[in-house]
Amino acid sequence: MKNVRYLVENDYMADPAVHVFNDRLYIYPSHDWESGIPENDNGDHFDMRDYHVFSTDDVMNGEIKDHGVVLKVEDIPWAGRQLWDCDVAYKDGKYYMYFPLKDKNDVFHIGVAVSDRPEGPFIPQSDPIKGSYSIDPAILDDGDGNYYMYFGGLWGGQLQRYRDNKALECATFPADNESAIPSRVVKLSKDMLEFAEEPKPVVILDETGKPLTAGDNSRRFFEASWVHKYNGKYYFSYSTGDTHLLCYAIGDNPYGPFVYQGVILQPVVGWTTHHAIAEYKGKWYLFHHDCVPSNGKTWLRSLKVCELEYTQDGKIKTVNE
Ligand code: FUB
Repeated sequence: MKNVRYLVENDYMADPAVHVFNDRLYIYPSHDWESGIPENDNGDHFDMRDYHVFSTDDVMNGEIKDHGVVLKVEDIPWAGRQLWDCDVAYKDGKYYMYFPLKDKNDVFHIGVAVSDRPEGPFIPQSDPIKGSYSIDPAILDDGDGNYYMYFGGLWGGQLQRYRDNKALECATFPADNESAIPSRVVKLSKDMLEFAEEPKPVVILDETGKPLTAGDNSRRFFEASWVHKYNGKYYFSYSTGDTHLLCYAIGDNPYGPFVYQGVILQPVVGWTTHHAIAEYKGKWYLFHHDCVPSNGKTWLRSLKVCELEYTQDGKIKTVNE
């Protein structure tokens, strides 16, 4: 039995989103490739052009089936460049893929593509979701007919360009002692194609009940939102970006606030860290990526999985790979 597994050995895949549909586990990653674009803080070197879907019925030891290309930049009417982290949700016989992409003005928005099957192919809508911005959509199916999207990412993800869901004249970062720029949460419309409301901030509180500050670099949100439920609580997990940690916070409802709990994963090889947490056949798993197989090329990432454990009181045990 292996404890850690690289999932796709013959290609570079990153930013996993993971769900169980029809008793099978599906993985929706970004598809890295060698574009030759130099590395910079804007993330231009992440110039991804399509998505594959993978599935399995045995996470640690079984075949990881590649369902091939399911959506590509050329098929998206509003496309400029850069297909980053996506996610997929199921409702009423249809599968909805949510993806961030820069438009022709180099501004990130979030689009939707639809399929009858979890493995795609996915057909994109003609325009991005109205009012959407930034990157890294992650969908929570709350099990009561409501679906929530968490989204946002700093620096190349452009979240610093927005306040109160309006674009700023000039991107700004708060001072170190001010509240950190938060991820956003928004309920989806009944047809899954629009926002049902204005996005709201995902506030993460420290142990004294105060929002984490912008200068709290090893705990505050940067990108890669993910939410899962465990024992009736909502676990919001995320990357701290330039401090390269995966952390989590716990709340009582999809909107939060969430109280900071700790580190899930220490820095990996490569600049980015990004993950998904899912239960399958009675076990919990952390899906993520690193750049070991590409010898540290931060734009060529490889998908990994390991088991995730909780303490008796519902804390996530820090993963030691
Ligand atoms: O893959 C491009 C970006 O890198 C993702 O959107 C971020 O979360 C980071 O992993």
